[in-house]
Amino acid sequence: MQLCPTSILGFVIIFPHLCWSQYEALSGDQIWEIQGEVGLVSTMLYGKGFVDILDESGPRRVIRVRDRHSTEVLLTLLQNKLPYKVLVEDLASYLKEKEGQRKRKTKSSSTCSNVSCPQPLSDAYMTLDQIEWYLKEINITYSSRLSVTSIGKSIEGRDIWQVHIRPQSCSVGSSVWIEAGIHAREWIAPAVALQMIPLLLEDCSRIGTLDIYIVPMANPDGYLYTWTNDRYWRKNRRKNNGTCDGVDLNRNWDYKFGLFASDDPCADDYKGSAGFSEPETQALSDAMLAVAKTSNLLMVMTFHSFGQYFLYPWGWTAEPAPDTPKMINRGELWAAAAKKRYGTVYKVTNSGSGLYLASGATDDWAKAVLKVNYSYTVELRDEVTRGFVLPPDQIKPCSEEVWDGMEILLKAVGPGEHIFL
Ligand code: 0X9
Ligand code: ZN
Repeated sequence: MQLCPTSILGFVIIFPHLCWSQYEALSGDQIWEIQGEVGLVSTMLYGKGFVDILDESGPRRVIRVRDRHSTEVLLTLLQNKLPYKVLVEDLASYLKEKEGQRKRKTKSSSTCSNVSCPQPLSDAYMTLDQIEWYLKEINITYSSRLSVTSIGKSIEGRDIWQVHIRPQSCSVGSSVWIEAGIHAREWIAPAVALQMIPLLLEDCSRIGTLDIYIVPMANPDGYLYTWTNDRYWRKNRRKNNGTCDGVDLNRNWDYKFGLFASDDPCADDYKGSAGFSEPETQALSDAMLAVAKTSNLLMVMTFHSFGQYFLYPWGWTAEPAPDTPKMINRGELWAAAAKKRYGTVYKVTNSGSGLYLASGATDDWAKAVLKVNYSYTVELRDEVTRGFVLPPDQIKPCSEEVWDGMEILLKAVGPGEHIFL
């Protein structure tokens, strides 16, 4: 039974407190902590789709063990003499319990309906419908400053929307591209990208000379699926082989495609049948090429969660990409500004050596093919505790600190940038 956003006689009513269907797919899944020499074993289990790696920042691993694969995982750990501890017995009950506690404590003050959605919600995650209502509304209200256009359709036929915020003062012909939501379950990423839109519209500083392109929801089908069926869904909704669905869109970009990504359609990081096999990555890359053709594309940023990293390429190799000193310098500026308000620490590091090797991602393609000076992947809040299921009361502080970083960064990547070196 689907009790999330529902429509009765044309009136859309949201029952987020009854939205348990997104947790059903997690019934029986457990969270384990494994100690020891776990690197290769956890990567192997992840590549087969048996587990999901939730924390790999230190020597231990925190993994989500899928109910249907718990025996295989247990045997593998025993064979490799790796001790483990069960942290969460049943992920579905755990998340329902947390959600219930939160609902009893807080009442959302946000309003957004198909009649009016003038601001992006800052104390609740927006449904896909609400995001579309908001984008439609600003397209009318701010028609002189921005345009919202569809850059293509997802595999299930939904529009992928791009917001183009035009310069409000003298244009310098330079642009910035921001993508969010390519991984469905990372809800904080589109939420933060949406919060940026009104701030960019208001900004009267030099940022106002840039053309800013934002795709706040790059994977609409996957996002909807996380609301209705599986809160931990990561990929798009491609039907692969009958048993397992979805392609990891951040392994599907056609640069170093397939080097570090899974061949197994059941894995969360399944790369797809070929580079740009997916309509979502085709649409995104075509739109970015179009922007790069008509303007001086200075920077590409893609928002993800979680872990609090500010990553620069490469991700397909541990070697540094061109412009690495500049990317580090601007990254440090962003992270210092983002830390000021709430003390949140974002680690500025190279993807391949500081996080893990993974190929076919937005950032590497943008750096290699578009040759932008600055290409970043930002892993938003939190560090590890709530992970993908970040409570909505974190949308506001997370967006504020990100904006603090953006204000500095957007001024530091254009003409006059040398003053920071
Ligand atoms: O693995 C990813 O796609 C990103 N992390 S996430 O937890 N959000 O899935 C990191 C991508 C970093 N960039 C490259 N490896 N190129
Ligand atoms: Zn991600």
